[in-house]
Amino acid sequence: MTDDATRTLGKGSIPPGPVPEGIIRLYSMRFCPYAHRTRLVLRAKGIRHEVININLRNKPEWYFTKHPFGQIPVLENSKCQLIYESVIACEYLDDAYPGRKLYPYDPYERARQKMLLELFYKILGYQNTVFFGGDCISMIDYLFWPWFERLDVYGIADCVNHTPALRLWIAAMKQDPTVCSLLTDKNTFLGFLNLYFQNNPGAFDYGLSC
Ligand SMILES: N[C@@H](CCC(=O)N[C@@H](CS)C(=O)NCC(=O)O)C(=O)O
Repeated sequence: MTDDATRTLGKGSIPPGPVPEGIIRLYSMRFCPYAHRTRLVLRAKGIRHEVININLRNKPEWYFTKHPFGQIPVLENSKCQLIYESVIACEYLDDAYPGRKLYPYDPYERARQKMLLELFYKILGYQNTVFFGGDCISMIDYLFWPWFERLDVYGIADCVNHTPALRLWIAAMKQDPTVCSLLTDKNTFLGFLNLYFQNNPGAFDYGLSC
């Protein structure tokens, strides 16, 4: 597996070659919550992968052959197949790779996670277990997490003060090895946002030394 913290590629960059057999490639950006979902699933399932970070304010010309609007995340496999939209990409990884299944096998439970995800965009649903899918972490938790990791960065961490179940869930998520391996510290996020809102194309490489 490669380090997720590589410098972004921008306009004028050389397109990467074909994806080698046995690994999958993720086009990403270190601060994107949608790409974060995919990175969590890749790690949780232990899938060998490489990451290519894209400068979203200075997109490489070749990147539009990977996604029609040049968005991230996109997965590319060694058969040159491209998979985009973060929820679809995460489900693809869960289906295409062996090992621990993050979506439940039970069709109703799987449908329930997808219904919760729909609700997430409006209001969080009732939950009486530690994790959204039950007592173990599963796909729905990874799909929600990137936004909760950023609450403190956006200065709205207090919004969960009156929802004890959500506070417990956040604490449980922070114990998960996959979540821990991809945590970005608050100051790095703030440094990124500061440059991002100044339209500075260097924002996406914030915090990288070389
Ligand atoms: N619905 C998409 C949203 C992806 C998305 O909005 N990605 C942002 C970065 S966080 C992006 O690519 N922005 C660049 C652009 O839209 O040109 C998904 O779930 O993958």
